[in-house]
Amino acid sequence: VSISGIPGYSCYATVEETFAVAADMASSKPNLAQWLDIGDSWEKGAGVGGHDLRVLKLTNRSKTGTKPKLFINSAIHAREYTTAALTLDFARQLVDGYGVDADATWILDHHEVHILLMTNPDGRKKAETGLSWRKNANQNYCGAGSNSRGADLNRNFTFGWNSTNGQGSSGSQCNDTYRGPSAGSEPEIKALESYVRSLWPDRRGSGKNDAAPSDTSGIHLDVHSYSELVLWPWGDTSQAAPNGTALQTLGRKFAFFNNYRPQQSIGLYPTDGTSDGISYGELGVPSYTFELGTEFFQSCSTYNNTIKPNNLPALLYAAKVVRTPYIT
Ligand code: ING
Ligand code: ZN
Repeated sequence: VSISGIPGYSCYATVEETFAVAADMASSKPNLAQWLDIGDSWEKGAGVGGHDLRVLKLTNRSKTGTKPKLFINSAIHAREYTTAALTLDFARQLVDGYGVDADATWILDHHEVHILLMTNPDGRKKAETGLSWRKNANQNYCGAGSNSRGADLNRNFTFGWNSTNGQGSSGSQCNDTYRGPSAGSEPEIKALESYVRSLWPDRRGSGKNDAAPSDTSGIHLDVHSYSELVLWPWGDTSQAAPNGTALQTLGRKFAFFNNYRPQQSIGLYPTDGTSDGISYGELGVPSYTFELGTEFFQSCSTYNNTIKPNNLPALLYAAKVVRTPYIT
């Protein structure tokens, strides 16, 4: 698979190139990689182009049984170019390292890594033209032809949707943090949430405050840019989460690897309806947001020399430790 990348940035594979790399992994190493279709983007559902939503599932399928699961999603915000490059590079490191590198081999033998590489492919295609696009491309909000249209997918999650009385998201359709008309209204969020629920089925309805379910392992990472941060819940209150100390301990370990600042999410700014709601809020799975780098249009030299070498070890650590961090 040859990669040209977005104009001027050869390190940032386009949506189509990213999908081609993942599809090639699954066809050349079917025992290690599956390229799953988990739903449709808004444009695809509306019949105006669009894309499938796809998860790259990595594990050695000849070793069966229940395995601890790491779920990672990237590029939920269209212009956050470094994020999908990092998660694709991480997938390559695991698959190419199988049978060669001890960490990659052990992780794929005993754990599962699920990567939603392009969480917002429609928005990403807008951003690939050079626009500073954040939201999805839903034509029902702010006018079908407007470059301010769409919903902020990271304000549209169901748990705690619109919980801060306007501090953490916007009710205005043209705003960059427009939360959508209702919790989970966007097809990208419906697909992501149902996929995450399917990963930890015995946790449904248990939630953050309840006794440990039988499957006590799992981590969710949502990769954003930028600000060089490792964030954990909550974003809608300055109170610590029920498992705040445990979340902080693990968050500091991630930050040890990527050399970012670890903090509770609200320390950045208030948010609601975010990705940690489905994993931590609803299911009690530890959830983190990484904020990569220092700008959206990050140079490829910075990506290759700093962001990638600092963050691949943090992701590798997450994939190794995913069995143990549980948090009741
Ligand atoms: N930052 C995230 C945002 O959605 C975030 C920060 C993520 C806060 C998840 C809380 C939970 O605003 C960027 N850069 O998008
Ligand atoms: Zn973001």
